[in-house]
Amino acid sequence: MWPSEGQGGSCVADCLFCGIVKGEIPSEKVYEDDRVLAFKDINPVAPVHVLLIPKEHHRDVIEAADRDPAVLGHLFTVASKLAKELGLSEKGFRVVNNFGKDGGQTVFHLHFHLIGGRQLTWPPG
Ligand code: IU
Repeated sequence: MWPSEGQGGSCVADCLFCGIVKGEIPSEKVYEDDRVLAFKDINPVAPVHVLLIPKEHHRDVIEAADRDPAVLGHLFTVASKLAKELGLSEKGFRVVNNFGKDGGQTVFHLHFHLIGGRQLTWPPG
């Protein structure tokens, strides 16, 4: 098991997003509070592509739901606030969580994608 796939809780060694939380890995932050950090995705798929993460390490949405369900509501509240601030609330946007291999998850620290600024298509690939 990779360290970043380990038990939830405080920051985990070798986890990319824990490194961003700790400031060891640079990121373009757009929002921060005591529980949540939001930063620009390094490989944006739309004009606005922000990742929202809990500062505590949870490998995915199921682990977070088991360990700290309140943080999920907070992440959506912050996503909504950012969507408004970034000018997405009139035309539309998407909040996405990729779970596991088939879901396309590549970083095993829970994150939601906030994507907008262009016409999005459905269904996703
Ligand atoms: P995914 O849902 O786990 O596939 O999303 C991971 C995202 O993390 C993906 O959109 C990457 O572009 C993004 N990312 C990043 O912002 N900075 C990095 O150093 C790495 C990945 I590695």
